[in-house]
Amino acid sequence: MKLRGLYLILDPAVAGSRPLTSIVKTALDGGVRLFQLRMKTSETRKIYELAVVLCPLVRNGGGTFIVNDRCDVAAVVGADGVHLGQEDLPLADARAILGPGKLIGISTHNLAQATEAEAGGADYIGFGPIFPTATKENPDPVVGVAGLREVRVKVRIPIVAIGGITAKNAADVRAAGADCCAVVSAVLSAPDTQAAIAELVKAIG
Ligand code: TZP
Ligand code: MG
Repeated sequence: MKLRGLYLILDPAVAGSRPLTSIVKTALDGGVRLFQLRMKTSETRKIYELAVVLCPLVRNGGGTFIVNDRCDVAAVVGADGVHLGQEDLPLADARAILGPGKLIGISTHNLAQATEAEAGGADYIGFGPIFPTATKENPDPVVGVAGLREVRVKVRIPIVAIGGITAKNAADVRAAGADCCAVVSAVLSAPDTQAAIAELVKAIG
């Protein structure tokens, strides 16, 4: 499994009435192979109920399924890994829970956090917000493509850029050294999911 291309974050609060199952099917058909389930305000059972459906859907389609925040949900549904922020479980404890074979991604917002995550054994870092975003509540300061370039020089593990990425700016983000571009609203709020995915996949290259 390679960490490259479009990394689609599945957030039902952004998708609204669009079922995540059909978004996943469209995305798999469009070549997307990296998915993360992100449910910031839901009860555990609701997260579980969606994860237990989406995980096999993604994996049977040849994709990688990662759960945001929740090592427990990731473990019980057999996800490929977990994505943790700076306020979540420490990386070493998450690794102890999930074992060495699972992916652990760490959200980082500056060079110090990025190098710390790499030294601690993260499989990849999220880095951002690259651009302003309305999707995340209380986002960290925008790092820009210049911030991404700076981190690229110091970090060898894959970098998943995030925050305000669209088909229009994705090529600049890749050129600054991101392996993957993670998006929420550019796909989940798009009027035409299939077209939005196709444009992003093309732009990311
Ligand atoms: N972390 C940093 S920015 C962000 C997260 C989860 C939200 C990205 O959403 P969008 O809609 O792709 O800007
Ligand atoms: Mg988190």
